[in-house]
Amino acid sequence: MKHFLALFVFIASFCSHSFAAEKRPNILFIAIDDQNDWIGHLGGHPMAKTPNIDKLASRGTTFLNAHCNSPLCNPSRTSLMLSLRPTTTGVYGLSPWFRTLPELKDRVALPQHFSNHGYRTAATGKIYHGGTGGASAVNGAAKNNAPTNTQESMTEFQITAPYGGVGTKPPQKLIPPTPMGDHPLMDWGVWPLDNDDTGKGDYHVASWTVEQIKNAPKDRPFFLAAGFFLPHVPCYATQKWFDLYPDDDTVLPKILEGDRDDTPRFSWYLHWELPEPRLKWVKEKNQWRNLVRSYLASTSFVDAQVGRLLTALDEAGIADNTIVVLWGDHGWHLGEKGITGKNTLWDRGTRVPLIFAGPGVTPGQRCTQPAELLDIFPTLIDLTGVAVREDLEGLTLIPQLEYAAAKRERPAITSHNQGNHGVRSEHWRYIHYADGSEELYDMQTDPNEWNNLARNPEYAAVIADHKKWLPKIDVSPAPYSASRVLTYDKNTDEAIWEGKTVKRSDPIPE
Ligand SMILES: [Ca+2]
Ligand SMILES: [Ca+2]
Repeated sequence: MKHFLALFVFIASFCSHSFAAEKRPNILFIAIDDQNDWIGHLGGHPMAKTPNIDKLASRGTTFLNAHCNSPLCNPSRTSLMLSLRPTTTGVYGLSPWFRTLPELKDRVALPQHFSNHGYRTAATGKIYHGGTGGASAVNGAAKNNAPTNTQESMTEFQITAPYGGVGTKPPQKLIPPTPMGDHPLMDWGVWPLDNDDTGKGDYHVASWTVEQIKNAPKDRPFFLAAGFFLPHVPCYATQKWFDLYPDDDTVLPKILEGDRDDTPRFSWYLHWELPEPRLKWVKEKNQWRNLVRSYLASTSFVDAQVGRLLTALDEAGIADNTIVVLWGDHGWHLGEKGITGKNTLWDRGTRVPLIFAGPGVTPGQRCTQPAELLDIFPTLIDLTGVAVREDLEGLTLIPQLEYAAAKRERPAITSHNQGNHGVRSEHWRYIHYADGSEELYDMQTDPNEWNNLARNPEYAAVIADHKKWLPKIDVSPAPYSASRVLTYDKNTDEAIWEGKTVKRSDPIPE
């Protein structure tokens, strides 16, 4: 009898499992590169126009306090796709591609997990730092002498298309030569001049994804990933997107003169020598407004491409059975704290859009609980009912997707190289640098993070409360780490930025 019952349970569970697999919802996975919180409903910039993303947010649950796990493409995306912190993998820089590391070579990443559970996986554009992953990312690693003959056992997606990136480029840069070597990516402005968006990489990403939606096989669910490149530099957009924003200084973000007077010197080490120009340069060259408008225009253009995907879902009649998740890989400064670019542990560098919509998600919710990009993996598992994984470091966001006020005990933690961490709770931002220096901001009264409270003894308990969340595992950079890698030697109190020692007396690069 016992054996019969066991057999019955086995058959029943097998049947229910295969039934569930057919009914599982699709996943449309939308990535936007270098997209900070200048999104209409996030309020990071009062003029940002993103009607399609805002509509998606109102259809689902949007996280108003979502943060990347690393403020840089490769480590952020590696962390998201593996649901492992950069402090666990040691992937902090633009290299290595994680498949070159023996311990991650065969690790089942997000799309593979869905592929293993009956999903058709397809991708285009920038999903991993090296596009859709695989050979192109490995070739990228070759520049840093990382092994290339890894004989990858893993295919990142079943189907990929080589679209994305900048698309049509002007014959020469539109802006004056930029400091730190006039990097070719440091450019922005109106392009192309004929108002034709169809030459843009992101336009092709959307077109290919629309075709995938239209022609999706009905016999199995899809995991479809579209990775938009803009508003990453060079942020070129056609004139019509610029026309959404005034051509005057009302478009500039609020900044405080001398804002860095109370931030530790170590905060500069996180973005010590970079091609992204400082505020001083964009002001002197009369490029600040142009950069801000180019970024906003690019975001609005990408928003329109997101709109094309959502329309395609509606037209295919599968919106009700498709989970849409939209995320940005990290933020971007446009003058705040005296810099442009990424590689900071403040909200402008870590806060990103994160929206879930579709079956299992309560519509119309705005969640202020902290969330992290590495939560996406376990959340998609729970929303679809595929096999749960015990080896992920993210937390499921299901409680918040059901009821936005559901308390989450853990703050969001962003790490930029070993020893530097930002801890963001609902109320506070705490930053701890490798040399022990600290910042604390009251995000409710000081959302621009202008007034560092860390030295005020009144806040010792708040600091202690946040400090306990600093990662317990905090490994040194993985082999072949390069590009924006910072290390610190406690014994000599010396920092090493991209292989070069930074002396305490060195002037801050401009
Ligand atoms: Ca990025
Ligand atoms: Ca300040």
